[in-house]
Amino acid sequence: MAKRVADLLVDVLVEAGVQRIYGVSGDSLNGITDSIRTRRDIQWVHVRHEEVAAFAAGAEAHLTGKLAVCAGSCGPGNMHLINGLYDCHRSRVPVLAIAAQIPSPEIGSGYFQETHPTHLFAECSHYCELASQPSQMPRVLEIAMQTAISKRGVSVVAIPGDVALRDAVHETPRVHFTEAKPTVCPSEEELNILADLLNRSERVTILGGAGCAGAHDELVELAGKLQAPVVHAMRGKEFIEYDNPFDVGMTGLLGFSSGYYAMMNCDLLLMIGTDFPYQQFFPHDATIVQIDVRGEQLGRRSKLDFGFIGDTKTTLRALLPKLKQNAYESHLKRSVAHYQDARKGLDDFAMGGESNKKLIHPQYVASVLNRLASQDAVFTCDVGTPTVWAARYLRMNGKRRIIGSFTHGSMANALPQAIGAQASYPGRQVISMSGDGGLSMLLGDLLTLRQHELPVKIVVFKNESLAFVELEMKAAGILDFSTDLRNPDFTKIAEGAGLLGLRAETSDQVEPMLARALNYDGPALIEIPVSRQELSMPPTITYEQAKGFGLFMLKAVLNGRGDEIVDLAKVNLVR
Ligand SMILES: Cc1cc2nc3c(=O)[nH]c(=O)nc-3n(C[C@H](O)[C@H](O)[C@H](O)COP(=O)(O)OP(=O)(O)OC[C@H]3O[C@@H](n4cnc5c(N)ncnc54)[C@H](O)[C@@H]3O)c2cc1C
Ligand SMILES: Cc1ncc(C[n+]2csc(CCOP(=O)(O)OP(=O)(O)O)c2C)c(N)n1
Ligand SMILES: [Mg+2]
Repeated sequence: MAKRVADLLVDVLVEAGVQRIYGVSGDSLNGITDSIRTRRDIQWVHVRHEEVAAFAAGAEAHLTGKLAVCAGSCGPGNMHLINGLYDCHRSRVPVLAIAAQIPSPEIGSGYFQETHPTHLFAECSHYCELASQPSQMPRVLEIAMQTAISKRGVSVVAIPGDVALRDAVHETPRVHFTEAKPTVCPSEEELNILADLLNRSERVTILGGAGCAGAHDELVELAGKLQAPVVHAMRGKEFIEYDNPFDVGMTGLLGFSSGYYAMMNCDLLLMIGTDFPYQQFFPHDATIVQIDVRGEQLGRRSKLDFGFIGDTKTTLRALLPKLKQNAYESHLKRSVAHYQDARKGLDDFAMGGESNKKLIHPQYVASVLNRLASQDAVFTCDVGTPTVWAARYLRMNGKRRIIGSFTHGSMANALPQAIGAQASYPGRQVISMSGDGGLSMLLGDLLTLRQHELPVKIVVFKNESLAFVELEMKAAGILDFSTDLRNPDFTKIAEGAGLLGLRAETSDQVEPMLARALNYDGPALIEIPVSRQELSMPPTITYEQAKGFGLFMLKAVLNGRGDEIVDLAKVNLVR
């Protein structure tokens, strides 16, 4: 039988190392799914909602660093991909979406299910094209893949079902080369300027982010030479905080006060591979220097005095021999001591509490989970308070990974991302830290865990509310409204879906139940009723008193401590 366009499309994906496509089938995808049906070297991961397919592909790409693929049928099928694709695109993970299109002769007639993917996906992709005739395959697909890989982000190929079923014009893939991995380094002259700046500064603080991946040793060596505390942004957590004596925690609303202070009290802030978005947390008077592999990132988040284009590893390697040992230690010592203090403060919240079922602290759940999880576990965390608990209580070690919807900030990400993580690493422990709101938003894909025998462990932080939003309402001084959840018994739903369903009723059950869930040979859901207002305003501070401090108030609220607000207010007033 002659090769069809769909067969060629699948050939190209397989040749590039793609092992699976996440999606929901449909008439317009028939050519592609039929081609996959006959092959052993690529799998169709049949999810229940296309948004899940996109999130799952994003998680795979995040973990493997390689291109991952999702697909949706024409019209509504591929529209469902959009939110997940925004997440992938904004997290800069290489994902290809195949958006099937209505029959080509009907395009432009307002036909059944007609949409225009090239418009719809334009904003969440680097490349988005319609393959309207067989001769465009494989070139359009290869350009899409190459763009997703090299620019890191999403590419979309829209292809009408009838085009996919036609005979291929070309026989084989055109592009055969392994992924290019160039090194990028500032010029010698620029490195000298950078070295000179750093050699002249006593109080340097480093703010590192996800762009420090793969450069842990260089970063720690740099911090040692500069006697610089290292603050991290959320997406840098997995690459920076472990085996790092200079670590002073995260900054931002969910961060540690030590991260905030280390940034505010430096005379030079060195940003490396970070797009930390919150302007309010940057110092005003310090010199700010930024290194990023993407020139367009320089100066995006704060005023900038010096910007350098380079990848972290290459740049730091070239820079290190030019640096003198900083003899001034006090800034580092103070920052590290502050971190230990802040860490202890947060750990105090992670106590079991009384054996009263209303008093399970979510912090305790997260810290037990951290203790019991395997050394190479993959954690996913829902947007909402699970992100807070993950940021603060999960300890990374260089092997563990953490995935969230950190840039796009979409709810319901954790279960879909866990599906992608587990599908790509079947033998690894994958734990979804789910909110009760987040889990229910894409609840249908609980069924995927049995369908594909994915032994994901779901920990539901059941606070009967959209707690994070409730908190934001409180912090804004408005009465919380529309945040209640009348929840089902998730364990029964889990059991109905073929999962092990467990509940920890009291604090003392948390550890044994989590252990049971984690050791279970198959998918499991454990629901834990956790207290709802864990991060409430301290009673001694009124909204009126705190009003002038806006952001700082919110930080204090999130911190759950009354003393913090006073401290931060002082810092704010002194400036
Ligand atoms: C509810 C919620 C609350 C949040 N609160 C916080 C918070 O309090 N604190 C916080 O930090 N985050 C928080 N986040 C996450 C936040 O929105 C950002 O996603 C995060 O701070 C960005 O982390 P990053 O800078 O490490 O990663 P990215 O945003 O991914 O930035 C990475 C940067 O590194 C560059 N880069 C990539 N590779 C290289 C390389 N090889 N060499 C050099 N540069 C490279 C990229 O160009 C990019 O500029 C929150 C998210 C949610 C959902
Ligand atoms: C798709 C989407 N809808 C709404 C929001 C706004 N939002 C952010 S967090 C949150 C609450 C999440 O609730 P839940 O999953 O129960 O977590 P909790 O904060 O209660 O632990 C909401 C509604 C969002 N970020 N994404
Ligand atoms: Mg909730």
